[in-house]
Amino acid sequence: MDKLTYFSGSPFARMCRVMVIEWDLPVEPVEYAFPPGPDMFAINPLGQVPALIRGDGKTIFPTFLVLEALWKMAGRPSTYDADRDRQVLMTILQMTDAYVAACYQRWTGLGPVNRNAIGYDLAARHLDRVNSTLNWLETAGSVTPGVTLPGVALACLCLWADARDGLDWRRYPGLAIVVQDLDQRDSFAQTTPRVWRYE
Ligand SMILES: N[C@@H](CCC(=O)N[C@@H](CS)C(=O)NCC(=O)O)C(=O)O
Repeated sequence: MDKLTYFSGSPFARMCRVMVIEWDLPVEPVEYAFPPGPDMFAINPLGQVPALIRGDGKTIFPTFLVLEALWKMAGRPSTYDADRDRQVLMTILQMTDAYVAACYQRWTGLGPVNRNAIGYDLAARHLDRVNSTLNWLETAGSVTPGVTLPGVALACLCLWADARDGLDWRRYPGLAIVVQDLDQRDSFAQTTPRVWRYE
């Protein structure tokens, strides 16, 4: 059976775990400890979860390709159309990268170590990207309610932010409906991250 690597807290892996449950796919989620050890690089050269390890030995990553592989495995449900939805899904994933990078910078205690030759605060710039993207998604109405890949990806980011650091996504009413509806689902209850707080 295919295996899906994950950490309890990973929003990227949660997107995939939710879809495995929603689409009732024959994929076994395998939990790893966080922070990952060097062995994680043997699975994914980026040292990250999620990765989908296929029965034939091929390993799929990053998250975007795992989600599309799961979608194909599910028989290409019409809730995702690669031509129509790819840009939105990919942008949500990149926004999640930016948000995670902003959080990790703080959680690893990183501050200035040299003259700032670019001139902006890197964590603040990442948060600007996140807020600009949330605004773009809300304005375009590009994430619709229901179990869609962009909706699930967005919900995993927003709920991870609630569980970890806070992000004011509720001020976008269209996005809030999507996220709050998905949060009621059993697939989200089964994949809730364990509590962790930065002190
Ligand atoms: N861009 C990557 C992001 C994946 C990612 O950031 N995974 C995190 C967990 S949320 C991780 O494995 N972090 C461990 C590390 O980077 O050392 C993707 O789309 O798969």
